[in-house]
Amino acid sequence: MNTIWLGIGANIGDRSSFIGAAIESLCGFLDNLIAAPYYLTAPRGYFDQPDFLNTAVRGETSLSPLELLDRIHIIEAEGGRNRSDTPVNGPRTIDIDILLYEKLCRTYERDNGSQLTIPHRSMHERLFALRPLLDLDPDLEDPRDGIPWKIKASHLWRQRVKLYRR
Ligand code: PH2
Ligand code: MG
Ligand code: MG
Repeated sequence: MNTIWLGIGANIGDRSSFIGAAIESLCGFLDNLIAAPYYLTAPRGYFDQPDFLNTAVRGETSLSPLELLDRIHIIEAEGGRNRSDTPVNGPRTIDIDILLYEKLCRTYERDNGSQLTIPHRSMHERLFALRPLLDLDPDLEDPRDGIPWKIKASHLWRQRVKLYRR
């Protein structure tokens, strides 16, 4: 079994319902799933869009990273996500990103040219990813350099990330 950490975000429609449904679906193939609180976060990358709700989950799986990504894409499609009609970093009903997979550091390339990089390429600069991750595992370290994620997160205090009360 491999421990994995996923980031989840939504910023269209009933955001908390979309996230709840996604977590429910993830329970179907991840063992011992645990979810962090939800956070209301300012959009990053592409600013002219609604605020996001973000959270993170930890679970265990025997799926490989690429098999896991395929399952995630199915859940995103079920959640109404249409990858073809939205800009990169643009609004989405549900986005599930693989943040960490054990201590793996690797980029996978598919025949169609798409890539999967673990750890997630942008997580070190995104408090909306690190804040819920640290709720799950406060002492977790970046497997690339051994630096605790809480140190990296402390540099991102300017980013608007607020606990969301349901
Ligand atoms: N996801 C993005 C781009 N920007 N901003 C916030 N606050 N939360 C996200 O989940 C997010 C984002 C690309 O996936
Ligand atoms: Mg994303
Ligand atoms: Mg994504």
